[in-house]
Amino acid sequence: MPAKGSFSAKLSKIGLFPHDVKVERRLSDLRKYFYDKRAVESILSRGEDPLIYVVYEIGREREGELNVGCTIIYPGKIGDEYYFTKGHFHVKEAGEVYLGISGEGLILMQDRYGGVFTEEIRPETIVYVPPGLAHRSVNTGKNELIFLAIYPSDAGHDYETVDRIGFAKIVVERDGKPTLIDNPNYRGEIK
Ligand code: M6P
Ligand code: ZN
Repeated sequence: MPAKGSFSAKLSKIGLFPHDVKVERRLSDLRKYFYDKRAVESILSRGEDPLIYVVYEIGREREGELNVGCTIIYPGKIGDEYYFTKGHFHVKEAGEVYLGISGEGLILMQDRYGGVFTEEIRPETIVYVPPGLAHRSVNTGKNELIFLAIYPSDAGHDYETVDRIGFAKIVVERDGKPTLIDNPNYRGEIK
């Protein structure tokens, strides 16, 4: 039994204990994705490497099964850009369902031509990610953003396409509010 009040206890409540994968991503893992390269290098050069998010996951093998992941994105910004997940397309044409648990944020969904739209991630709110769209989640709040993701076990993560072209839009703080702006580092339509 996980200790009462611990994070494992919370995962247990949502059916995710024990998990079999834990992924941690720090600023150094995401350095090429944040648009403000000076802010990134200044933090890393001080010897700091903040933890941006953690994923706890139950991965399954067989076709037809579903993977369940719980992501926690910590609150924070690099320069004026809010912490986010790396983001990926699926290798297969597979959708995904997100269920907000706590905190507040946005999910960016992008097609292969750079068309982007967003949905809010809020507690007890479900977001459907249709097949064929890259998705990245952003913590726009002051607390941890926690959500569940459920997707076919054979969907696969394609990070390479996002590495190559980036997201066309990013979420930054403007006048104290989360604002969607063009990504100055976006590298255009996928050929
Ligand atoms: C969600 C799901 C996972 C994903 C995680 C972090 O939990 O979509 O499949 O791994 O978010 O996102 P990323 O893999 O893009 O870093
Ligand atoms: Zn996905």
